[in-house]
Amino acid sequence: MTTDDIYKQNADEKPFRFNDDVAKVFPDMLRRSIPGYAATIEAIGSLAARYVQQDTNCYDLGCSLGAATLAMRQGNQESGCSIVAVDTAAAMTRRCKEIIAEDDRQSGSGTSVDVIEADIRDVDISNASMVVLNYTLQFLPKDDRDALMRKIYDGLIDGGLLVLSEKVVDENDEMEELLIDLHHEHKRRNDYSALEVSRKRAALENVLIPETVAEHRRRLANAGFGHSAVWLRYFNFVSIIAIR
Ligand code: GEK
Repeated sequence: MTTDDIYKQNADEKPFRFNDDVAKVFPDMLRRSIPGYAATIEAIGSLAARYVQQDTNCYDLGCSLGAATLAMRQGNQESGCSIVAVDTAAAMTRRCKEIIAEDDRQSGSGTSVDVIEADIRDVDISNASMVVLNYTLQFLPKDDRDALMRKIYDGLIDGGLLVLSEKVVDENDEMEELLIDLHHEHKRRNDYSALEVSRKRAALENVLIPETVAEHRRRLANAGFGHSAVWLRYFNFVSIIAIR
C-alpha cells in the first residue's frame, strides 16, 4: 500500500482534490484518517449478505477505488444482481476499473460491476436493494443533499437498504472541539505529523461540509425512511442504516 505523504510535501494551500496523487495513496489515506473505516467496509459486506435481493441493482455512490463495491460483491449471495459504482473523479474510476478487473480474474463472481465516471446527482437509481454512500454525501453542496436522498428512496425497492457514512459535527461547541481533538490525536497515532493534520484540515475547509446526526436523520425521514439507526460512531465519524 503506497503511503500517504501528500501533506508532508504539499505546502501550497490548495483546496483538496480527488486527483491522481490522491488516488495513488487513497487506501492508506482512508485507513489512517477515518476512524472506523475498516469496520464500515466489513459491515457493508455483512449487510449485502442480508439485504441484497435477487435480480436487483446495488449502488456504490462515490465509490473511489471500489472498497464498498468489492465488499458488496463478496457479501452478496443472490443471483442476477449488478453493482453500479459511480465516482466523479476520473483518477478514481480509472484505478477502480483496474481493481475490479483484477477481482473479476480472481473471484469469478457472478455479480457484474459497472464503474461509471459521473456525478451521483445525475445517475438514475432504480430497482435497488442496496445503496451505499460511504463518506460521500459530505462532499455535495448542502442544497443538493435532500434531492439526492429522495432519489435514493424512490429508487429502492421495499426492504431495500441505505448505508450512509459521514463525518459529522456536534451541536455543542465543547464536544465538537473534543471530538476533533481526539480525531487529530488518532491521526497522529497513525503517523501523520501535526503539520500534515493541520494542512489537510485547511485543504478540506469548504470542500467537506459536515452536518449533525440530527440533520442526517431528519433528511432521511423527510425522504420517506420510517426509521434510521446509527450502527457505528467513532469520534466524529458515523455510519447510519435506513430501510425502505
Ligand atoms: C470508500 N466510498 O472507499 N459525484 C460522484 N462522486 C463524488 C461526488 C459527486 N458529486 N462528490 C465527491 N465524490 C469510498 C470513499 S471518498 C471519502 C469515498 C473521502 C467522490 C470523490 O471523488 C471521492 O472519490 C469520494 O466521493 C469520497 O468506501 O475521501 O473522505
